[in-house]
Amino acid sequence: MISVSSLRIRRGLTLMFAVSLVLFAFASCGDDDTVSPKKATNRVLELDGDGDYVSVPIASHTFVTFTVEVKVKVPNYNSNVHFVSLQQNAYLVIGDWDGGCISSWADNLSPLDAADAIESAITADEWHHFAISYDGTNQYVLIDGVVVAERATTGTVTNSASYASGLKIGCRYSGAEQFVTGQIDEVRVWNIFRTETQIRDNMNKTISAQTGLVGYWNFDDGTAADLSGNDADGTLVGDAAIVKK
Ligand SMILES: [Ca+2]
Ligand SMILES: [Ca+2]
Repeated sequence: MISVSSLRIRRGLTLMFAVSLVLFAFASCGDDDTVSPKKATNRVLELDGDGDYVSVPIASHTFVTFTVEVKVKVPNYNSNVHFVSLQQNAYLVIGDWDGGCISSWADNLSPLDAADAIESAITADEWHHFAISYDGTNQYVLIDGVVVAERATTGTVTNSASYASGLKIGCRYSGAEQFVTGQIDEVRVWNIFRTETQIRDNMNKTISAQTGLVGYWNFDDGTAADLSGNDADGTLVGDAAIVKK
């Protein structure tokens, strides 16, 4: 026999459960931004190809080893532009040269780049990750976390503070040419060699300040702030804008 009082308790519990469901449903209907904790919004740098870039007064570095990473989405991957360009005494560049080749240029290294030409199937208007790295013995070019070029190399990318013009995101180090049309994200400069596995494992996530990371810009807070802890905050030039991805 079920007593009247236990039936009431059961009804009461059922009602509470139903009310909870309705409240949960209402809460879930809201905009994502109202959900707590608030999700970080992925924002990216947008450039129109005419005078736009981010200027970064990065400190001078001597790179005995290095890794430079960038994510890019452009309508044309055969456009002779610089994605990331660091000018000190020597300069260090990752770009997209005429002829459909993603490549590097690192003054003071011999040879200067990892390959003269890299023909690869890169899809226009889609995000791709590009990296150049140097372990003191070999330099590499990686596309989407896979080494596509490798060359035995010697040398050190030296610095000269008096000759530094800093780092440019989206054009040649001079700030005057080879402008990117499209979007850029997750720019990372390291003074250490990052392995192919390390690069691939971290290319689709944000990262934290850590040893070896000398500059990091992901634009997610709506600015070109340096998130590496080294205070190399960037300034937007021209029509450069930060937009939701
Ligand atoms: Ca412009
Ligand atoms: Ca971002």
